[in-house]
Amino acid sequence: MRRRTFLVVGRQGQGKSSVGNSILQYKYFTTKTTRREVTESKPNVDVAENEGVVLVDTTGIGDTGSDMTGDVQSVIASAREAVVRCDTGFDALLLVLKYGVRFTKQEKDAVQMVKSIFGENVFRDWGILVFSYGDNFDLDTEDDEITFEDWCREQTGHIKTLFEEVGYRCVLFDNSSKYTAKQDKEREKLLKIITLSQQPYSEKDFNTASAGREKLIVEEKLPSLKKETEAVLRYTDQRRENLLRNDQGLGQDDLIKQVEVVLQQATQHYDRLLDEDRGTNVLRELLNQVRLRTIGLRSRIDQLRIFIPDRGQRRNDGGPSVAVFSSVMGFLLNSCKIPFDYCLKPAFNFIYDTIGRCFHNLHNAPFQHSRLQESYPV
Ligand SMILES: Nc1nc2c(ncn2[C@@H]2O[C@H](COP(=O)(O)OP(=O)(O)OP(=O)(O)O)[C@@H](O)[C@H]2O)c(=O)[nH]1
Ligand SMILES: [Mg+2]
Repeated sequence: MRRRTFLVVGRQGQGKSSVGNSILQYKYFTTKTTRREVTESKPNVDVAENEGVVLVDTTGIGDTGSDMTGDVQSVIASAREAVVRCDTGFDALLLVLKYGVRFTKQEKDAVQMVKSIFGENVFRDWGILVFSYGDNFDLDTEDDEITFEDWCREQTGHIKTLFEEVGYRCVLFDNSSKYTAKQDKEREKLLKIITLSQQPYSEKDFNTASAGREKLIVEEKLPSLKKETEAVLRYTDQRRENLLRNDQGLGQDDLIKQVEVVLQQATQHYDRLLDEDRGTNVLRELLNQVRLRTIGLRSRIDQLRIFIPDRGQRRNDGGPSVAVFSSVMGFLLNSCKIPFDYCLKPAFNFIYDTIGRCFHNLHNAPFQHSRLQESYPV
């Protein structure tokens, strides 16, 4: 008979190792009660086999509240190690949940984390829900006729969604006592589910799911990058305001240099965010905010350049008349802070474009569409 491999995941202390031992029918994995000291180290991934059944026990995978939080990279490394150690892949992913514990946001986050790491379809195609603390279930239902299967079907909310996702493939283990007939029954049930199962989850499936892991890594950094970006934006806006007021009475050349420094800093931050985003789009909102600032700064530099006399450089973007017209309009809007609502903007742009086309005809220069939108303070 083909060996069957189970990968066990779940939040800390849910009974993963105990379930592993019950399925193996011997005590191989160290459980919390058998661990001598709290500090005693446990491997991230541990593998044991008995009678053609291979158990791969993990720690920290799918645990948003464990010590590993804040280090998504090592959680992912553990998951990779687990998949590699599954040899021929795993036939089922066992998500261990403690019976009697409410399915809270933490549990929901843990499920999402497992999906992000192994792929969005991992529960649909390979998932089995394993409830530990079956002894508590027996106590709770002592006076009822209700079976475990009935109880599963009665559940509502997020856990119902999860039950539906795994097609109600679920088992219940009472790990409190050694190798009982009940455990045998659940073990048989588990093995039967596997027989019906499809191709094992392989390293190839893990590699296909890499986008979800990338996203997880960027999402972990999001709060600190958000803070950093807010600081950059605050600084940019403040510098821009100061330079617009020009309290120091700087000459145009110096003003341009100063605005260029601010622009360079904002651009550097933009490039960094782009690097950090790794094409996941998680930082899209932050990138947009910084991009708008750089557009505003570039437009400001353009206006200042146009006002410098005797530069000896004739602009080729529509002739000086168009350039001056553009900068005066932009300057008026920027410095007078005219409320530029959605009704006025199209009207201004229309007038600008119409006059611009006239200049274009006069100077035979390439026509540029209204840049008012860019010069409006952002
Ligand atoms: N009564 C009862 N206790 C259980 C059951 N399953 C697990 N436990 C207890 O729950 C505690 C945690 O079990 P473990 O198997 O170590 O849980 P784990 O998920 O492997 O924990 P970590 O590896 O630390 O994440 C231990 O004290 C177990 O004895 C069960 O079915 N019934
Ligand atoms: Mg354990």
